[in-house]
Amino acid sequence: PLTIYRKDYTAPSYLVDTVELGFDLDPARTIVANRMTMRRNPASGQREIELYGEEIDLVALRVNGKTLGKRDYRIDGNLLRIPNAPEDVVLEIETICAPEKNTALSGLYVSNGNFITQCEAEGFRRITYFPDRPDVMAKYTVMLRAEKQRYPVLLSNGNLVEEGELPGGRHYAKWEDPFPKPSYLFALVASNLVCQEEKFKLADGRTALLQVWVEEGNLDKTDYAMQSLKRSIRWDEERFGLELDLDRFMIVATGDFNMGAMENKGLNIFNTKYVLANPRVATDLDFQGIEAVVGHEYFHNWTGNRVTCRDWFQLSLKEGLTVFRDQEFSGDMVGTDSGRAVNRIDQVRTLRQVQFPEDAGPMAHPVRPDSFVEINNFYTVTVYEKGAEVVRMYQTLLGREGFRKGMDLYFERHDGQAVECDDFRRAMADANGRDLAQFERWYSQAGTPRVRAAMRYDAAAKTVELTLSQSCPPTPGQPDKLPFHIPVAVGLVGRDGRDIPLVIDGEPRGNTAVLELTAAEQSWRFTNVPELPVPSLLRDFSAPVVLEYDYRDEDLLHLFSHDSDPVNRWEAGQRLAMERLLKLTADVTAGSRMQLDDTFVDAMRKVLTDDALDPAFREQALLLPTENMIAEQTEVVHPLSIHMARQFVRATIGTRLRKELMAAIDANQTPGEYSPDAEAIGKRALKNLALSYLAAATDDNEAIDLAGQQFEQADNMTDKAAALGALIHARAQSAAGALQDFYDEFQGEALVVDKWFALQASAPSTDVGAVRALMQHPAFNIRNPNRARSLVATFCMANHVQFHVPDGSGYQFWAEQVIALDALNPQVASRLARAMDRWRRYAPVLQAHMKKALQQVNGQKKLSNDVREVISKALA
Ligand code: B3K
Ligand code: ZN
Repeated sequence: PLTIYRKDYTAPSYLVDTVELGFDLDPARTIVANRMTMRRNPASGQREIELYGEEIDLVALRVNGKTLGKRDYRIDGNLLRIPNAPEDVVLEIETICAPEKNTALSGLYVSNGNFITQCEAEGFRRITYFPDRPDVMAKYTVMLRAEKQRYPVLLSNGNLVEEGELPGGRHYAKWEDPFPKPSYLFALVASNLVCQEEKFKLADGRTALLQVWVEEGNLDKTDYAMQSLKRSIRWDEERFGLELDLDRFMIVATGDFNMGAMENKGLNIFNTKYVLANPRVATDLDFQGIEAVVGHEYFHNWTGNRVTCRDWFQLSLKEGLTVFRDQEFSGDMVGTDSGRAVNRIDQVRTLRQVQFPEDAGPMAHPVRPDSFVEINNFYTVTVYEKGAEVVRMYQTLLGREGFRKGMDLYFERHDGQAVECDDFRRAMADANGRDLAQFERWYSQAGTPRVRAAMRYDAAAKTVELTLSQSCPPTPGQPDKLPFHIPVAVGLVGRDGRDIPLVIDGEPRGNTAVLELTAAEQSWRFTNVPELPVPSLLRDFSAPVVLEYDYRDEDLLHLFSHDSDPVNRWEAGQRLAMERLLKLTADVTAGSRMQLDDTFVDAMRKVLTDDALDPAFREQALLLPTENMIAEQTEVVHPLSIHMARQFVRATIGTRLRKELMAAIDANQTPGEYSPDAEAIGKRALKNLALSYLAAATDDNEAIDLAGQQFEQADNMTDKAAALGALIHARAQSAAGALQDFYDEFQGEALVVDKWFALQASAPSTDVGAVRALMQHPAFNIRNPNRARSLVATFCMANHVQFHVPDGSGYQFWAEQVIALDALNPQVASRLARAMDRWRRYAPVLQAHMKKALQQVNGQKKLSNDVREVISKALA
């Protein structure tokens, strides 16, 4: 497969001003007529028109009214070239595609009988020949024709300008999008869906029509998405002064979708998972996901659509920024400082759990990659979540107002353009008169930087000298790194637990100072420090780095009880827990007896019973680092040892804090009507964590009964699924019956059936044989991405104990599934392929089996570029 390099970018040879698309929709044979007005791009100097096409049949090709013969153009794989084209061209193309055969779910496909599209990144070329690259922006007019009875609803981007009847039971609708857009933002839907709709008043007085389209039986699950959409519109007006630029904004939910959702102009298409919710079927996490994703896709309308990417290497320009925006939105919706901190903790957890491993593995890449084989492999946590951290650092360095000034300048300069990450950085720098040249390294260098801190207290002079040094491990293709520009927010915590006011170089800096580490090593001198403080470093996780400092247990306990920065308060607890988990893991591997010290248990007790703290925060503080995070900290990974160590700590907490956990369950009930507000969510989270710890204590029948009762009586999915999970993980006798009841009750709800599969797939009691048996269940369907992920990917990525059984049968299963999925849907297969990313870190016996499985996949003659890239990088 071909590697594409960022440095090879060249401007498009022709620009497209207008596109008129005509669709005669038929699942087996859809005819697409495409009429484009094009002109030579003065910036290119090329005279050859370059069009991409994939899996489509060319029927006719006309330039300025004249049909081209076979010698007038060349087709080279996916590239169609028309040499020596005139300066101005009307290009007409007719092609045929087969949506019902499209199992890759890229381009135009059929989902439960409805026509749906997905064009990002390169799906539009599966609909028609086109210069399918984001820097070609055109105005679209779209004519849809289809059988009226089967497809009463015909949607595309922009505004509906005409509709009517056609002979033979067909009808049509014509849509016009007034804004020029890249082809990846094109969308159409032809369906029998129904909608919840509402008129909504915008800040400038205009009214917009908002619609959420779903299958008829799901109209009872659209409220939260609609509310989230309205809140998103309001928030972007208030926080960034950005308004909805269309009269109509539509969200369409589909059950067959490769990822979460897609920001097509005016016609967002969503995975049902991020639209449908009511208390009976959706968990708190689902509600939160809906708010975040609805916000995310809506915010793309400015960050992504109005200003888009020059090329796909710049993906983080829109994704990092838009994730940052949706994170800020969610934080503002919670409102309280403590709620915001809980959100922030979740973000840190995701980074450590998924992004740090990616950045340390064979697929490591900079936020702005330099090369790729398949762009779909680069919709990663690095581009998205680390990208959001990079954007957040501008705000940390420039302040909220400075950041807003940068945003304003960015839109002033680039509205309607396709630009680069550098343009965003320049807008931030110029709007604030700051030099952000070194900051560029966050975009170009991969890997997670390490920041090492050392503190020296001079009691006589009452000064603290804080020295920070940085380094970054090598990553593929980047052996050496230059220093980053790292904002390190620090505080000094006194013996009474209060912040010591900071004075640096005679200058008062409040209780938290943002130090800018730009060199390999730098020192700061704090004066007027009356006593030896405990440093609170990297407050609010001010940079995506690993912070190393030799904390003593008593320092951490002090921070865990007192730090005014809630994120670092949590962090202190995580450090305490991680130390013990690593030690216990080593004990298991060595066959030594496990033991948990009172100090740790007491610290957990203290936070559990501290009523001054929000339940949501207490839950975060009690939650242990995940098996993944522990694995990242161990030299040689023994998954079973890690699991047993972590289970031991959970069970020990369950036993030793039994009384307090029971009390927490009582105190955190949420009677009355279910509400997904932050306070209620926090209570349920703490209660259900308490339940799971109690159930983990092997001899606790009362806890099992409690879980059983909660399962029976719960009136919401959060509590019901949590109780079921507790029963399954405790291997309770009642688990099988509960699973059956659960299935019987919810078999008509696809998203709940996904949960049913996922709960089983992730349970340590489910071995590979059981997963194979579940694949035979009538509800399993490998062609549906949500379903395939819920069973197969969950097993391979979240059931460490069973996936990594020493005989290698888990890896064998993985290889089979990657190969089978790849023939249907390369994007889904490729995600699953990444379950092996960290294979070189496992114990030798496991490594050998993993290598064999990787080689087995690699040995396949027919593999997609998607999977080929992931596997060959893993083996490299
Ligand atoms: N932009 C889309 C992702 C498209 C993925 C293509 N493989 C969703 C989002 O980030 O909002
Ligand atoms: Zn996005």
